[in-house]
Amino acid sequence: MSQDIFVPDIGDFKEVEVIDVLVKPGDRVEIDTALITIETEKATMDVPSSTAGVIRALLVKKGDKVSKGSLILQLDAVATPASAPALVQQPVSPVAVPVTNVSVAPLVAPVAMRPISATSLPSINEVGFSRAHASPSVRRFARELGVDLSRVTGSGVKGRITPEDVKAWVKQVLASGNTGVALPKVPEVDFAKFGSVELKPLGRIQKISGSRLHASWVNVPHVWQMDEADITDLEVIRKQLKSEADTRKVKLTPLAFVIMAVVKSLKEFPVFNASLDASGQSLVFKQYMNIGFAADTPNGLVVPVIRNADQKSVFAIAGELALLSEKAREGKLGAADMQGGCFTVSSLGGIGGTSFTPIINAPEVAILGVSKSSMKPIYNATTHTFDARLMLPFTLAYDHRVIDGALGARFTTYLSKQLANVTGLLAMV
Ligand code: CAO
Repeated sequence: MSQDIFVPDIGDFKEVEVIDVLVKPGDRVEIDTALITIETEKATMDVPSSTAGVIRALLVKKGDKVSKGSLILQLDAVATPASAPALVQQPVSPVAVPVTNVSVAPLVAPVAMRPISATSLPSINEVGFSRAHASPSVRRFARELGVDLSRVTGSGVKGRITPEDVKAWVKQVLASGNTGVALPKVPEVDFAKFGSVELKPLGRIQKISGSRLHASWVNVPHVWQMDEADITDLEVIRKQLKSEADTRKVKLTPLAFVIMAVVKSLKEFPVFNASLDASGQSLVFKQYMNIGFAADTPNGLVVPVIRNADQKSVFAIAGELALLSEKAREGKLGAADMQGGCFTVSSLGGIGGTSFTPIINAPEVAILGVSKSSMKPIYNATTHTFDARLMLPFTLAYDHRVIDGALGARFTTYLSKQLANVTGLLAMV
């Protein structure tokens, strides 16, 4: 017998977005099987089935807006002792009912092949767990595995944690071999005890970049090598090229030249354009040079990538810098715009500061942090005078598992020379 399954009473919420559809036509569902996940302003919740059966037609899709009474699907009911017809009519509280998610259940298999238990994973931080952006079925799944959701980065809509994210996190912990050793925790403080506070959840980009930066920080032994480059001549040429840049409708900032110099240095020192493979036993040398650059946006830090920068002129690089930064600020970067990077440049030169220590964008092996240039008295050994020169400070961070200190210093010295020789740079392409 065909049965209609509706959205039950979901309190005062109306026109709530469907953020996930967990079943498909032909699926067999039981009472309480999660059918869809909806998201209100306050929470995400799974809507469970009120009867058992085989799905005949699905009548909602991701992105639809639903309210109490909206038709979710039709199913051919299967008589089971638990599926008394009277239940079909009754509104089911999606949160109160224990949820068993059919889309989650199969995910347990690959994990269960390895002996894990809640005690072999870092313990659950209850406050963080309760604040994590995850549906009830994912929470339940995480509880079953002993996964602390506050440690998991969500890849779903608005950073929501999916069953796949939980599974990937467990795999990562198992692969790292650090299951028994949790990092020491920062003490939890009840700030409200000392004055009024306001809680603002981190944005999606902040959560993703935060987790990646943290992974790099704890996994990669960083060394920072500082140096500076004499860009007095570069600045003269940059100003001379201004009218050509205006004609081409690009803003020629020092960063485009820095990227050219990085490319030249990567050609000279290819190991800086490599990555450790997943086993950590071999190096993958890339035959392309895609340069990422950190861009500050209202939503947080993103790293768009300039592809094949070694084949591009300074104007082409400047054009891509402008285009990708604009896309970044408008939140319009696609995943492809941020993938495939080999080396990252993070420039705070337009803002200020004399130096900083950037974190490597792993699995890349190095990053260049560029600070603000300034006029400095530089000793001239030929004339025995101090000359006023425009100096650009920069810091190279590198992965010490791959690069030794001597090579790090050779790289920065070479880079500094390329920046001082602007004609050589422009002759590259
Ligand atoms: N020294 C002195 N002046 C510099 C400079 C430097 N190293 N780099 C840029 N400038 C100048 C530019 O010439 C420009 O001057 P005018 O406005 O007079 O022409 C001004 O500073 C602003 O430049 P910009 O920031 O618009 O352009 P950019 O190409 O230098 O940088 C971008 C583009 C996207 C990298 C930058 O806007 C940005 O987002 N920077 C922040 C990156 C970041 O957050 N890094 C930290 C990551 S770790 O948390």
